[in-house]
Amino acid sequence: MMHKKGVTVKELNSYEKAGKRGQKKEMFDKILIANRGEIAVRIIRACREMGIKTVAVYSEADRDSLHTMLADEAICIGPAASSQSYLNMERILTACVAMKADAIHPGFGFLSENARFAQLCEKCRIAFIGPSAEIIHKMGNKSEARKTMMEAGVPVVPGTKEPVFTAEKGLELAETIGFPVMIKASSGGGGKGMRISRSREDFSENFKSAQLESIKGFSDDTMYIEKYVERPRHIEFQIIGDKHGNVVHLGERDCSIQRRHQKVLEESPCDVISDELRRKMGETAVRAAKAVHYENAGTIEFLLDKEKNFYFMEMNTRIQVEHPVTELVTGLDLIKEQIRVAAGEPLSVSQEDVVISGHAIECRVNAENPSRNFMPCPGRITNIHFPGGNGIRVDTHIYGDYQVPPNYDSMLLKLVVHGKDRREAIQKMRSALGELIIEGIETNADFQYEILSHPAFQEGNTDTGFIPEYFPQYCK
Ligand code: MV4
Repeated sequence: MMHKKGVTVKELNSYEKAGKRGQKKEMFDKILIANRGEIAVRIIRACREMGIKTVAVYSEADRDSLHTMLADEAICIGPAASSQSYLNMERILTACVAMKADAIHPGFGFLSENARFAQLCEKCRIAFIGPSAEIIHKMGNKSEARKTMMEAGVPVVPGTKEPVFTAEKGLELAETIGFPVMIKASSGGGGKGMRISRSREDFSENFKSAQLESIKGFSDDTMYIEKYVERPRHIEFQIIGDKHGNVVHLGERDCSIQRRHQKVLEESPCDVISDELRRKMGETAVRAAKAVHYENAGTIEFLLDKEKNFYFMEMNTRIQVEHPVTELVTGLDLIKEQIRVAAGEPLSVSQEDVVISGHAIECRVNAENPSRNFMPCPGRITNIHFPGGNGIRVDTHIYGDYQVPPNYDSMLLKLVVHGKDRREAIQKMRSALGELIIEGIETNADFQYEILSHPAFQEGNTDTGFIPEYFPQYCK
């Protein structure tokens, strides 16, 4: 990378503002990417554009993976099983020290929301590109996050403030909230440890099974209860904060199109959110982030009900799969921004600088078979063609003759389009999906095309009940 000689007046001013005069904070020299697949590739590219060297870590199953080949250096960290490679904190930290990297980008999944890992990085004096271990821990506990947000004046779904541990106490609280209610596990995620209860008769049974699922899955019996919101939209706001207390929001993503709590397609902006509501929700998202002194990229998830009331649901303390739709409508590079703020630089934009333009849609193309209940189907790619053209982006790690290993997430590629409005973005995505060729393995690309061609989708009739209502054959 290029090292600047001397310090300019402009730089001096920014150090003064940051209270860092005399201790120039250097941009990272080398970043280790503790992930694989398309996000590892995405991060390597951002680093290269910034003049930062990259280290890939890879498992024995990923010797021929694109991230392994694209990085400046690569180091094998263990066998195919994630538990022995991409989730092995000691091996990753050892690799980081051996390769002399000064920061780790965790991507999403794997160790990205592991507070212990972030803490170990802090101890080893390696910069973790993400929020502090303390915040990851705090927001990972959903009932605590809920309480924190209530106290910060952020609207939450009516429900409990303190955690609930027994069905008896739960029933008492559910009666005051009013049925139907949603019983949720504090450590839950992806719909695990979650049950609807429609009346006092079915409450205890549902509470107990949700709690048992949570004990089994997360070794945690902490539950909370919310009023059940019928067919809400899943609306999430991208926020980013720096080490100087600045936080901005970058608008919303509508992620309501989900199948079994897996996001299928995401878009930005949301068609039913007015400029005024966006300002209100955005301000709320910034208030939520500031309440916990958040730094780096994060997402505030809201439920939006039919009357346009919005409620805080969870905070995700990582960069997310769907971040490209935000990049396309704001023109920002979120990975670069994450790296800059982690190195101590102030945010490159203020709230007034953020302008949402046009409409972006992302389709997640997975190696799975829709006619076999979306069973993952890894294998060798025999023929491949990516769409291109104006406003088309493909984020992927796959290539011709690549063997998709069976050990990891089945996402192959993110097809992301940007159009002047929603109609144009839909047409662009339909056209791009039509051009996409992936042969040798099954994918959900045709299912994506069916969604985009559905009149209800085109009319913007998209809440969390969309797939179960219009594609019931895919929800068994
Ligand atoms: C809810 C809800 C309705 N009311 N909470 C599902 C996963 C978890 N993160 C939260 N989820 C929900 N919480 C209350 N009080 C409906 C859902 C929900 C959902 C949320 C987002 C996207 C898709 C969903 C599909 C079914 C249910």
